[in-house]
Amino acid sequence: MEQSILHPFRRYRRNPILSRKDVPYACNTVFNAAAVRFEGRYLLVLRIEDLSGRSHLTKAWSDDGYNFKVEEHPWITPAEDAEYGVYEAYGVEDPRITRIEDAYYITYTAFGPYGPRVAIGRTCDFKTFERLALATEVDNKDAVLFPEKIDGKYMLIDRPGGFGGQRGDIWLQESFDMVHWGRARVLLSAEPGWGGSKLGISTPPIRTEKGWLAFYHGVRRTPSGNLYRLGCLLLDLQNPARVIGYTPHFIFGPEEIYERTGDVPNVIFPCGLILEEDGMLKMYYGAADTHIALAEGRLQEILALCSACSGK
Ligand code: BMA
Repeated sequence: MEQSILHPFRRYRRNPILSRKDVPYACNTVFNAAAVRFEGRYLLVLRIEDLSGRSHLTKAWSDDGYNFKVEEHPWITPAEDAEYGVYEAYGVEDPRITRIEDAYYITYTAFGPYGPRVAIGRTCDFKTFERLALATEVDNKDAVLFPEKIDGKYMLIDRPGGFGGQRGDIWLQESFDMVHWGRARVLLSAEPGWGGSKLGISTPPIRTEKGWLAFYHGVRRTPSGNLYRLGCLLLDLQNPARVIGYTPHFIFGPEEIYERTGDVPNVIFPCGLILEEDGMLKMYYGAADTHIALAEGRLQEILALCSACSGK
């Protein structure tokens, strides 16, 4: 197969779209942003690492999906209350947004002295933010919610493990109330190769005629550090525990200088995905834990790649 078919995303020519010079207050880096369309505009919820090395979340708005203006002040900062405070003491990281009915749910990594765990909060207006749950114990991150209930239950994909060189696989859990999660099952496991060290889901699933489409990252440990690349996964619409397709090869990876160099080199880390009416996907990704970049690809081409490898 030709390279262009195997690698369906095209980088935006003015990448990176956001760097720390675009943030109106002092910080170290801006990366790993959730994306959503809200009231006719594009919204990114950015992970910003401050000068102490801890992260918070700040909004950035755009009319065209390419040129973003970052707000003057942080939006979601680590909680200080009795329930969440200790678990967010080292920062809030890597948000993903899923709209379910009229509310927008944000899954993020709560990072504290015991390790990372998955937290879920909700907003309807992108002004107020209500924390709903610390959905998992440590060590867990890379969580996304499905945009609708399936069989009467909310569905969450997460990634337990994967720390200190341990293997990390992609799992599915379900809940009746968004607070208590269980019935955990493995969806996709790390196998020797480009994602041999660990996997994690990258973007919230979107409903397509072929199944739920979600992108995932695969990590390969190399003598010069971790290498983060991207694959995609197709899940059965009625039974999302059933993998009906995935790309056994990676479809996007670090190549450009802003992906190859930075605080953590050789990382592309998408958290945001927007499907346009003409079938183009806009994928917003962190580059080298230092910038935010954008790449675009056709939904139909990506679905065809996913279907090329069926079953687990
Ligand atoms: C992961 C997460 C991401 C980060 C990536 C590369 O474990 O912490 O936020 O982009 O590592 O450093």
